[in-house]
Formats: sequence, C-alpha cells, structure tokens
Amino acid sequence: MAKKKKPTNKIQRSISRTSRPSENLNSAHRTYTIPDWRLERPQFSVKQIHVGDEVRYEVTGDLSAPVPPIRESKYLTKQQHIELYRWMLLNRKMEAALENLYKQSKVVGGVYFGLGQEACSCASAYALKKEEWLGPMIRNQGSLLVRGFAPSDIMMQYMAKAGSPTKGRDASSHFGDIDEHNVVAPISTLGDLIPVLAGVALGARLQGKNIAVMTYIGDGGQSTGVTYEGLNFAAVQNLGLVLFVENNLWGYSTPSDMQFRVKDLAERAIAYGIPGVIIDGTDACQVYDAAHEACERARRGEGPTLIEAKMMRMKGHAIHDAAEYVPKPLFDYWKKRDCVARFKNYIVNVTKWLTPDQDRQLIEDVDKQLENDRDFAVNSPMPEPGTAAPGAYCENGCHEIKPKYGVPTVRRANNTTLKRSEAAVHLE
Ligand SMILES: Cc1ncc(C[n+]2csc(CCOP(=O)(O)OP(=O)(O)O)c2C)c(N)n1
Ligand SMILES: [Mg+2]
Repeated sequence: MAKKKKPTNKIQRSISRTSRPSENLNSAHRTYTIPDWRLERPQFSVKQIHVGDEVRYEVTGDLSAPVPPIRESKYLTKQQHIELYRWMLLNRKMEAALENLYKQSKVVGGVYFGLGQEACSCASAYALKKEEWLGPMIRNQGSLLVRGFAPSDIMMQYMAKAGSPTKGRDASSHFGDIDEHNVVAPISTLGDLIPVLAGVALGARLQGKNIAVMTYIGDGGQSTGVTYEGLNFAAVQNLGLVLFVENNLWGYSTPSDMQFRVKDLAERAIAYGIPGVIIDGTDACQVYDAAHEACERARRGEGPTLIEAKMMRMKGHAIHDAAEYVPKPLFDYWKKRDCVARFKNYIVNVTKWLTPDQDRQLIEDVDKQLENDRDFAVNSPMPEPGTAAPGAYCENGCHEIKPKYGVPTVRRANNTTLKRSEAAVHLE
C-alpha cells in the first residue's frame, strides 16, 4: 500500500471554483466546469421502445467495461475504512432481514430498499459530526444506522410495534429524532426536505453556529420546484447545506434519460452559483471524501454544495415492484460494481487491512447483532388500540416544543445581545 498522502485542498479548490465562470467576463462566451471524480464514465443510454401495445426500455452502449478500482481516500484512516465497511454490511444485511420479515407477513405496509446504494447512504452520513443534522430519504436506512438508530428501531417501525420510533403510528420510514440523533423525518413530498434542512442550517446560523446539514434527493425528485427554491435559498444565504443528488438511474419506472436533458445533474450547481461535483456513488471513498469536503465548506460558512452520486437502484421502487421494466443487462453491469463487494475487496485484497479471518469475524458479528435485533423487534408488543389517538394532535399544549439550543442570538447595532422577549419581536 502506498504511503498515505497528506490531504491537500486541491480538489476542494476545484469544487469551490465550479460555479464560477472560468473565462474573462468580457468574453462573449463563458465556460464552466464540474469536477468528475469517477474512475470510469459509463457510456450507455436507456431508450423507450414500443412493441405493439407494449412499452419497453432498451439499453445501448458499452456494458462490458472492466470494474474500476476504488479511489484512494484522502481523509479516511484505516480504522475508519473498516468501520464504514461494517456500516455498509449492517445496512445491506438489515434490508435482507426486512425483506424476510415482509415475506413472513410481519411487516405492515411496504418496504423500501437502498440495495446498491449503501456506500452513498453510509459514507455520506459518516462525514457528519454528532451535533450536525441529517434529513434522510426512504432509501437512506444506512444513514439512519450511522446516525445512531438501531436496526431494531427500523425493524419495529416497519412492523408498527409499540416500541418503534413512531409508537406504531407509521409503518414506514417517516420518523426522525430531534433530541438525540439530530435526524429530521423524511418527507414523502419529494424535494420538501431541502428547504426544511436549509432552515435547520439557518437556525444554526441564528445561534451563531456554522454546521453541516445534509439531505438527499433522487434523480426524479430533483425536478420539483421546491428543490430549486430550497437550494437557491441555501445558496443566497450561504447556508451549510450538503445536498446529495442520488442519481440511481430510475425515478419509479422512468429512466433518468427521460427525466432531464442535462448530461449530469451536478451541472445544475452552475445555475445556483454553488460548487458541484460528480462522484461514483458505488465507491465509498469517493462518497466520503466529497461529503467531507462539502461539510468542511459548510463549517467554514462557505455555503451549500451539490454532490451528484451516480449509481443504480438495484431493486424496484419498493418491495411490491419487481422492476421488470429495467433492462437486465443494466442490472448485470451494476451488479459487478456492487458497492459492498468492491469495498470488501479493497479492504481485504487490495490494502489488506483485514485478513480473510478478520473479515469473517466481522461478518459474523454483524449477523449476530441483526439476529438479536430482529428477535427483539419480532417479540416486542404491538401498540394498544387506545394509544393510537392521544398525542397525535396537540391537546392543551401537550407538545411543548422547546428550542434545543436556546433562542436566536440577535445583536443590536451596538453589538449587545437582545433580551429573549426583544429577540422574538425582532424576528417576527
Ligand atoms: C412531489 C412528488 N411527486 C411525486 C411523488 C411520488 N413518488 C414517490 S417516489 C417517486 C420516484 C422518485 O424517484 P427518485 O427521486 O429518482 O428517487 P428514487 O426512488 O430513485 O430513490 C415518485 C414519483 C412524490 N412522493 N412527491
Ligand atoms: Mg432515482
């Protein structure tokens, strides 16, 4: 293994420059660049074809390219690589356990999977500090694990158990925790998390803190108006928002080739005047490094970053969707780029940071943890019917929402802090 390079801020600088025109403003043409960290640039496209009354998709392009290596991280230590690998395994195996629970009719409702996207979920959240904030989407169950939710929390949530984060009132992914984990619950209306998380960053700013606040949007969801509004607001206010655009090639059953005309969604960063970067979402090192640099920018008060992570949704939209509309060669191509297998290969065979025995031990550990969590979740009680309504609506002030960090710090022109009552008026 080559000696670990000292981190430089070279890529950081290239990120920072992306939204700026690179030519003289007096020129009739301006050019912009978007850094692309990938070690391969897949060249294929998905087209819709009509066969009789049926609509099908066909993929064209070179699907035989060799799998690229993992790009060496500039920031992760050996120990962090191993930790991250464990999170990815836990994410992958927890979802497999959920699928089994669903097939045993123990799950109430559907299940959404992030198969193939574990590197993106885990390595992005891994770049946040404990006191920072995350707003996950339905596929980011790995991010929830990294933020401190137990697999049993997620399993109980899907089984609508009394001890689940929503006490059985929601049987899907709509839960967060503002007390301990600093996780804002996913919002199903695509894009709506973006202004909410921008608001969290603004809230922190009003407390005199610059923190990183991370959220996600899909290739489909990024077309919504609220995505523009939220990100533009974060841009003009210089808020520390880190937005992952998870381009997994499908928005439900629509291929991304039929959703937008730009070549890369990171190009949208130019229009917001913020840095953007393209990464391989199946390479945990690229995901972590991009997230880390974006978080560092946020902490320095330099504003938002858009990271386009390219990968593939390896299952249907949810468990009810067999994804038969996806051309099989596309699955075959991305299966070879499986993020967990590639990271394992990097750690066991390339860097040799884990021996095959240590790897087996780690996998056994993860299996054991999941077995315990699954047994706990399965054996825990369902809610009592009488508990369904109380607390769902605020009755007589039963939900006192206290500011977590105190009231905003607003300063007078003479630099003295306003009293709490004065500050409230001042902010109205
Ligand atoms: C504003 C809005 N429009 C439509 C939907 C219905 N819907 C839910 S998920 C989905 C597809 C999302 O695709 P993408 O954003 O690419 O995310 P992915 O499922 O691939 O992770 C759609 C259309 C919604 N929830 N919100
Ligand atoms: Mg998608």
